[in-house]
Amino acid sequence: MAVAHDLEQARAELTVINPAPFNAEAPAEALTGEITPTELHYVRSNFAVPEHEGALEVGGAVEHPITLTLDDLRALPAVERAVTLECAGNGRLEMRPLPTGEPWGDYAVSTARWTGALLHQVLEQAQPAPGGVEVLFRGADHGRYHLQPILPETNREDLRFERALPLTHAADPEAEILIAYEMNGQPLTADHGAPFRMIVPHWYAVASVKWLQRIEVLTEPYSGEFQTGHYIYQWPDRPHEPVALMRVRARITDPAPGSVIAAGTCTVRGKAWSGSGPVTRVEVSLTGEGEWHPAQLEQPKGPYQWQDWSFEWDAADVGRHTLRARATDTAGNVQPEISPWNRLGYGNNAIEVSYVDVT
Ligand SMILES: Nc1nc2c(c(=O)[nH]1)N[C@H]1C(S)=C(S)[C@@H](COP(=O)(O)O)O[C@H]1N2
Ligand SMILES: [Mo]
Repeated sequence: MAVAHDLEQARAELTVINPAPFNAEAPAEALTGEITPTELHYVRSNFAVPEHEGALEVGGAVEHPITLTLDDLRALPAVERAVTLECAGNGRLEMRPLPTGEPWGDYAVSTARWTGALLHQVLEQAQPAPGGVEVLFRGADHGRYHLQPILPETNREDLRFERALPLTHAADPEAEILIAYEMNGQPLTADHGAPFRMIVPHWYAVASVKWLQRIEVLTEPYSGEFQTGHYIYQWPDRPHEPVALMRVRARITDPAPGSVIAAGTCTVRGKAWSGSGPVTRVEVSLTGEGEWHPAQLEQPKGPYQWQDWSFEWDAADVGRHTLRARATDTAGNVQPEISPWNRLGYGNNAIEVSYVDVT
């Protein structure tokens, strides 16, 4: 009972997309700050919150299989990073025709401060064998899958959440992949993966396996529902591709969508992020068409978190205005007017439109 009550309280301020398994967006106001408070951070889970025994096994193709506890992880050097997590399905609701899957609006994105041990140090303890190619991460969650499986061999009645990364990426110290046990300075909550979870910076958050139970080095590439079934861009006109890095995106946070403001100067503010390195340019359009004006873009406060931008708008004309913001990242990726449609509705980074009334 106590657990149910705690969960209910932890979830009270979110916008529910699906009550069971619990999936919910952040409220729009939560995105104005640098860090999203834990109780406002979006939640995406494919199964109910599981029991976790508190042990993390590291095995498979390794020289020294090990089992770690929370204390063992805490004994390793702790690294704290602010990381923007975005669900690959964020913005699905805007896609036409509407793809199947959770009907996410635009707020399945948040930024928290995560603290944990570095994955590459844990892998070094276990010593991957020479034949290792991928690393599989298994969550403790499993059960009946609420979506229609894509792979014919998937057992829908008892499926487990598992995802793999290339060993080269998992073992790369510069990737700074965390096995996190704290979120915003507190132990992880049940919805966010207690007692520990992966945090994979720059990747769509599906890679950040919650309730981490086992790490397994594989000598063959992994195939599974959450890797080669779902979380694949099924393009109508070109080969399928796995979902990996977050696509470049800007968001207007102020004035809030649908605001009524007095005529005069108005500071338009927002966030911008990309999994392909820092955002290098944000432009604002006030006509619903082209005519892009450069916004003031802040330097990143850290390597994996969204950036702030602002724009002084001379809001002199009374009436309804369309505000749009468009981001470009250091790799030269620019947000499209319409994001290319794919059957499962991932990676929608189309330029968002916000309407504001000037009186
Ligand atoms: N074990 C497990 N890990 C998981 C998932 C899951 O269903 N089970 N969902 C993934 C997806 S799709 C997302 S978007 C993020 C969401 O993390 P959050 O709930 O902390 O925001 O967790 C990822 N890790
Ligand atoms: Mo996701």
